[in-house]
Parts: sequence; structure tokens; C-alpha cells
Amino acid sequence: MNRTLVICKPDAVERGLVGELVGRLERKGLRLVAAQLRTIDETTASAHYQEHRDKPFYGDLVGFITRSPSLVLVVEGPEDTWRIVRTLMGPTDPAEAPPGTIRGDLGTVLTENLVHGSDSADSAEREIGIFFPGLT
Ligand code: 3AN
Repeated sequence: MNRTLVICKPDAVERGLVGELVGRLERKGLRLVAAQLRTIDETTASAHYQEHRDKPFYGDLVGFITRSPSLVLVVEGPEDTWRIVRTLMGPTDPAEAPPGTIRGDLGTVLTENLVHGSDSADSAEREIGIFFPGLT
């Protein structure tokens, strides 16, 4: 079995879409192995988004992810579970995400795109270690 990190971001919690997002993961056949509702602090956000720290949108990104609680999940499935989750999520920009994906069905703007999923096996291991040390 293989694990990846998923974050139902503040916009998803604020809009009451957590059940919808978790339901989609579960209906796909993935299993929850950890779930925590938490307001991500700046230190954790900067560790998580370190690859974006030189980007012009970095400040807004950290401001957004820390503004209210997120539901942070570890999900488990077969090989390359991270890839299955990314397919369910759809592309980063909800305006370009096809219907049937989380972002395509439920979002409209890039800065509030509902969900994060690790983008590789290495990222999954690193990100699970940030949020749930001991679970990797
Ligand atoms: P994904 O969330 O699809 O892995 P990343 O890792 O490229 O996308 O970007 C992380 C987050 O940064 C995105 N979820 C999005 O909210 C934000 N982001 C990415 N690109 C931009 C951009 N050009 N302008 C504003 N925010 C962006």
C-alpha cells in the first residue's frame, strides 16, 4: 500500500465541502489513515510550500493556507496513490479543470482551488513527514 498527503484547504472547509471531497476520495477506493482539522501555522506552511518561496504569489499562498482551518489527510491506496489523487483533483487552475474533477466541478479561481495533493512519491513522503511525523 502507498500513502499520500491531501489538504482540504481553508476554502473547502469554509464552504462546507469537506464531506464532498472526502467522499470522492473514498468512493474512488482510497482509505483514510489520518485526518486532522487544524489551522496550519506559518512555520508549517513555509516548510510545506518551500518550493514556491521565491514566487511572487508566495505571500498570498501562505496567507490563504493559514487563514482558517484545513482538513489535513493521509490517504492510502495502491501504487502511486499520489497520482490517483492528482487525477481526481484536476489541474491547478479550476478555470481550466475539466468537469468531473474536484477543481473542475467545485472551483472557479486559481487562488482558492480547494485541495492540495502531493505531486510525486518523494513529495508525499516529505509532506506526510511535515504534518504527521511517524506515518511515512
Ligand atoms: P498544485 O496545488 O496543483 O500542486 P502548485 O504546487 O503549482 O499547484 O501550486 C501550489 C498552489 O499555489 C496552488 N494550489 C495555487 O493555489 C497557488 N498557485 C500556483 N500558481 C499560482 C499563480 N500563478 N498565482 C497564484 N497562485 C498560484
